[in-house]
Amino acid sequence: MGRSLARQLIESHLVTGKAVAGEEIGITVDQVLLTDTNGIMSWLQFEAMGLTRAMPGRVVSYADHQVYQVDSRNSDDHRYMQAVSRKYGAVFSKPGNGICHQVHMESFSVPGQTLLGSDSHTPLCGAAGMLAIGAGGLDVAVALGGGPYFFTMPKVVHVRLTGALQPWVTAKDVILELLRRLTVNGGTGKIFEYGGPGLRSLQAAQRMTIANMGAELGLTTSIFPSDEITRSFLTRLGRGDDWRPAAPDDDATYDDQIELDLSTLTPLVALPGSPDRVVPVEEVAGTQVEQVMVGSCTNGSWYDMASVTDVIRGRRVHPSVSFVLFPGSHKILETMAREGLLTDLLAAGATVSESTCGSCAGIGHVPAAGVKSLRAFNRNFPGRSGVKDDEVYLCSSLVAAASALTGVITDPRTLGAQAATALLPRFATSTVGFVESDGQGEIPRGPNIKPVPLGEPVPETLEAPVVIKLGDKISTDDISPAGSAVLVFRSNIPAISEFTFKYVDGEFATRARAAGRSVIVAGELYGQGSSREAAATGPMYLGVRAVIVKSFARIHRSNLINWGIVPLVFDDPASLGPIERDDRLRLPGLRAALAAGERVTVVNERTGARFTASCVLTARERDILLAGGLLAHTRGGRS
Ligand code: MIC
Ligand code: SF4
Repeated sequence: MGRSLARQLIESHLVTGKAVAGEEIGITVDQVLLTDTNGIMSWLQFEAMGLTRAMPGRVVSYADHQVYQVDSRNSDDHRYMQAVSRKYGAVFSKPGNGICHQVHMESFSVPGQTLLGSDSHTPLCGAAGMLAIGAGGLDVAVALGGGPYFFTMPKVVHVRLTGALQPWVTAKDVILELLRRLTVNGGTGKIFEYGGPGLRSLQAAQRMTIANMGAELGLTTSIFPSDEITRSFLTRLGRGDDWRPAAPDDDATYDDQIELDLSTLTPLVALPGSPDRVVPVEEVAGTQVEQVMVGSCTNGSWYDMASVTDVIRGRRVHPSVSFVLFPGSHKILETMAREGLLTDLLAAGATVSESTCGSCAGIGHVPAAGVKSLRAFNRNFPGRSGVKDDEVYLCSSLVAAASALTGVITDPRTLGAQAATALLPRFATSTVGFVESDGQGEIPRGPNIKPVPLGEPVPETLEAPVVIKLGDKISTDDISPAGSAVLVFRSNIPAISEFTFKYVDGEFATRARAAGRSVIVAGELYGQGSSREAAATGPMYLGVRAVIVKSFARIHRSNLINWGIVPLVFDDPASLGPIERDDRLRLPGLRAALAAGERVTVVNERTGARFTASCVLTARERDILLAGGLLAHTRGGRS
């Protein structure tokens, strides 16, 4: 039976388990990427585990989120990350060198290899035929030490592309269409493998947009074959030698198939609140916007920057609009300067940022209260832009460019014929933003870098109040917000815990601390979005011992286990309804039930109601959870 590309890569890296959908597998990790948010904690955990050498063939630490260094604590984190990278064998990518995913694709992607990243958008490198997966900081720390990455074998879905995109329609519209059809839950437990005749019309940058934003579907990852288009991309970057073919077998079989005719797509926009609230651009055309942005790891490519310039050149950004571009990498920005794009953009009234995540994670360019913002980014969860009750619309670079000119959301097809955006024969090949490791040096720790606390072993019986009751689709942005005021504490768990649920319920931290031990209850897809470990460490530090929900997002569930918080799923989703905040729940024999793989009984002491919840764990997960998390488990000498 022919194998999909995803299956080939999983099987060639498999160290434990069987590659059967739904079973836990462990794979070897060829490459690791770390960021200056989650990744700082991974390095601290790496040290806390007593590890002294990064083992994978390629490890890169990126200072990419906090590049404005608005606070000396950001700079302290960067100094620490640069020093640990130097000492333990990782390349350091300096602030301004670009967003990890874009830079990694340009400089380090190797078709056929595996990549684990401390960031949920790591799948971008799937555009180059890599098996690229995002994970929480502790899982990444283990991989740094040479350990396998464990995850549930996903179903592999063939997304069969036919046709070609119409003028003014982009790869962003492809992924927005998939979000419209499938919602943010539609990719749970799946890998999307793209194929079909439509593939040959998609440049590497367009594949990057699609693979990257598959994270918003909840996919484990997305993958494209490595073909002549991949080869051309690497060759133009001076990396033709790293190219190798990677493709599914001719008779490959898949668990499922989705058909997508590219020629039927039109420009789309996601309404504020969630990336899956997708409508045709016509439905919102005319909506006034005061901010328009293009960038992030989804739309920061050369192709995005060049196609925006083609729209803006010789025209003028609307006087009431702030139009900001974030080139995804220093290489792109340098090439934009060489090729004259910067001049054209500046002359038209655009602002060009240094290469960073920036406003995508609420760092800078925070919209004024009540102002609508249109962004060619990937996420618009409430408050993520840095202000409560924000209204962020997501769109393609072309919708953004057209709207920047008019001050209202604009269908780019109204601009007439689209100029073809040319591919560059050659990119800047400079490597000035990278610092190689020489295994030397001292490691400075700024005053904000605090020791990593340990989780507590799971108690025999848990008796604790419900400290918060939440609905469906709670994102990690809700649990531990983005924004520079919070991100500055990523290496300081006691301090960042104070921000837990800050914009959802300002009293949460005080209440949880007062309660000692506590429980969270919520609906579907709890913890969707980022790989943010602070969304587990914050609650853990405040005493949350269990989270009972209708369903979990993949990375967040792993993060909870890794920090000793019991992730329980209601056996009957209706059990959530009658629970109220401050109800005391009793989970008698919790530890024994988890150890035996049995359902957990929950008694609501206010109402006397009883219900059951399940926590399906592999043997590995069970040992970690019972010990109080991965660090506690490792300290106990059992890993
Ligand atoms: C995000 O887009 O939310 C982030 C900031 O990149 C996060 C990582 C983090 O919170 O450290 C992600 O996507 O995983
Ligand atoms: Fe950075 Fe935004 Fe991409 Fe996260 S989603 S890595 S914040 S650009």
